[in-house]
Formats: sequence, structure tokens, C-alpha cells
Amino acid sequence: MRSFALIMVACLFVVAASPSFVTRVSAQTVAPPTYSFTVIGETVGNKQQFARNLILVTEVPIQLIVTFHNNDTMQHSFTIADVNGTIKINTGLVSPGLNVTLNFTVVSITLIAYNGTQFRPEPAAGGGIVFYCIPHRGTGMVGSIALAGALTTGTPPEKGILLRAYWIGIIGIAATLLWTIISYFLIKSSSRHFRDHREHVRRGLP
Ligand SMILES: [Cu+2]
Repeated sequence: MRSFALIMVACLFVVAASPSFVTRVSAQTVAPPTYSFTVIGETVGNKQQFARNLILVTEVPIQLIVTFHNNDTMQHSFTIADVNGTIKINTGLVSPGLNVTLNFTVVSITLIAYNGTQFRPEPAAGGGIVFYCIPHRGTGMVGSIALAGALTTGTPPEKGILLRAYWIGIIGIAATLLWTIISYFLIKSSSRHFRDHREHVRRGLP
């Protein structure tokens, strides 16, 4: 009976521990994502440009922390305007070697939240949000923030599959334990030899 009690305690522990795992899994899936990256302004040959002119985000809404680093010998800016061309997010002119960090939320690819207000950003030709350098936009110092194609549908259904797999695992473990317990008592009760351990010892068996 002692082993039975131990097995029951193990079962109860598994069942009691499982809700906390579920909570942790759920908390991970709803946590607001943040993406930090650096955009570098530079001159290559005679052309002023952003070292990365396409920034892909995997989902929206997403909070972006952009550090603009001027790795050049002249001033540059990292700027986002709204659909009317009004400048909304702007580092201002950044001197050579300096950094400016901006923090804004891409609510959707057509809506940005910044400094307590929201605006519709200037759209990029291929989809996405345009950013540019004020003095060098005319010579092509332009980039965009876009959604990565495969993961653009908001809440991915894979999260449900993950949780379902989790529960299948838990139920599988519980069922295995249950069958182990049932088998133990079936074998024990169907065998005359192992009913009484004292009788066993009396016969000089282990
Ligand atoms: Cu520039």
C-alpha cells in the first residue's frame, strides 16, 4: 500500500503542477513583443544610404526601439512622415559618430503610435512604412519597415497547436501512470506467490 500511496502522490503532484505550466505558456504567447535594432547612416562611394534599408518585423502590433547611428562624415537623419508628408518621427540632424534612439509602436503597417498620438505613416511602394534622411532623400537615402511575408496574419494558429500538444503530453503521461497502477494491482492480485511478503521471507526468499 505504501507504493500505491507514493504513486498517488506523484499523480497528484503532476496534476497540481500542470496549471502553473499552462499559465506560463499562456503568458509567453500574449507578451507584447519588442524589437530593437540599429540603423546606420553612411556614404558608400559617393552615395549616401542606410546600411539596412529594409527592416522586417514578424508581427504587428510591435514596439520598435530604433537606434540611428551616423557612421559618416556628414549629418544624417532618420525620419518618418505621415501620409500627408508631415514629419512625425524624427531624430533631427545627427552629427557624425553620434546615436539617437527612437521608440514607437507599429500598431499595424498603416498605423503608428508615437508620443501618445497615432498617425498613418507614409506607405512604401512595395508595402510597409517609409523612413528617410531629410537632406539625402532626393539622392535615395530611403528605407522601409515591412512585415515578413509568412508571419503577417496576426495571432498565429500554431499557438493553439502548441497548447494542444502540451495537453496531449500531459494526458499521455497520466494515462501511462494510470495503466501502470492498474497493471500493478492486477498482477499483484492474480499471483498467489506475492501476496504476503512475510511468507516469502519465511521460505528464505528475498
Ligand atoms: Cu543623409
